[in-house]
Amino acid sequence: MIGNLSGGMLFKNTVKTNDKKLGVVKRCVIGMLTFVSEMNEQILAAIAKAWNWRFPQLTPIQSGLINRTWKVSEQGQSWLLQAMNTHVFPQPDWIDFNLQLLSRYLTLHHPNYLFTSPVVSESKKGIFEWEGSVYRVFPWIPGSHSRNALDDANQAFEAARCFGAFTKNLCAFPAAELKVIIPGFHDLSLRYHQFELALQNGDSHRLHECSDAIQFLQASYPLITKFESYTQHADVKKRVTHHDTKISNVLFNEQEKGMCVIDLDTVMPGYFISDTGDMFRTYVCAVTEEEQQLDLITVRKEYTQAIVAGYLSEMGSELSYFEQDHIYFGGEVLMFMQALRFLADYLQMDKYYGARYPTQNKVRAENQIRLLTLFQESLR
Ligand code: GN1
Ligand code: MG
Repeated sequence: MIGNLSGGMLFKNTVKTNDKKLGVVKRCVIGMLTFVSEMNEQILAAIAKAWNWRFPQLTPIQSGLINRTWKVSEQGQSWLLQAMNTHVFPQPDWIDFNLQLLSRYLTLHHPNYLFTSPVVSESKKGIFEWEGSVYRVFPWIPGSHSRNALDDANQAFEAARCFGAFTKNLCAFPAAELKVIIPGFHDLSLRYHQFELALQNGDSHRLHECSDAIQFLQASYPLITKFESYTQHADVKKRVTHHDTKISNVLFNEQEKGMCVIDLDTVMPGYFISDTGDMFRTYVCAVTEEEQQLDLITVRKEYTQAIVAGYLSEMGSELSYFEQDHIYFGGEVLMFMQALRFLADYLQMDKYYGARYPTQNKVRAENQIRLLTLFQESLR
């Protein structure tokens, strides 16, 4: 069964709710925000009409907190329905534009490639807007499952192979035609700038509390300089990249072979190090970015190697030597970037990620700093 199709595990912002419209039965309140997994009958009737379902049965899927997700079943057929978080993604029609464009290209040029594009509604659109909310439907992939953690390095190889195949199949596609869904999303210089703003306008108590982490991040500034020279290098290309390569965004079959990548909201033109880097960040350590006991953080070299082997098995012939030489640098960039983002959010009172306990974003930043330190040591 497919799980976690939206892949979001953290709050980015408020999840849109409207008590009048939602016949809410089940709510869970985490941090300052409310997540609703039930849907009222009027909305369901409108959605069913849009996709021509007669008696749809809905089962909520535990799918993170950005988009709400349900499995829809009717007469032996299944789909995946999502209500999009329009605070995080204010232009869902742009995402739809991108996915339709990619789908048409892949159908024409790589007809055997499994691409999970939205099912178009009766009005031939990939999204359906109803009373200020936006819905979309994906096909249900039979025989697939997703996972939230890796059990062995082969899963890292498979996931990296799938993300590599995604970009490889789109190498001849003109990436600049895609809409930029979140401008500067993985721009390390911009993220550092946002961190500096948080140093200027952040909460004074929190600034004081974080002086060690702040010092570490400031001392890591040479990574920004290296990032800028990397992106300006003549042998570095922008390609179609996924930008959220965590393990729950890969569907596996029963033999644990990777089938396809999902959660395509942040697909945009980008650098390949975004994808390999986020895999290093999220696969090499046995514990997650939520781990508070920092001495449990380790770098598992067999996972690092499996990511490289899996990704290059698809992308090896596409990447320049210069790009290949920077594959591990991507890990440093993504770990550093995530530490900057978590700490900036902590200093600005958790407005973006939210927090289930007061110091959560500080802990997450410290976790990423520890991971970065160990990762850098493992490269020496
Ligand atoms: C967010 O929600 P999720 O887990 O898919 C974030 C990523 C971060 C990640 C950190 C749109 O992704 O960039 O790496 O949290 N996505 C957005 O857990 O901000
Ligand atoms: Mg995501």
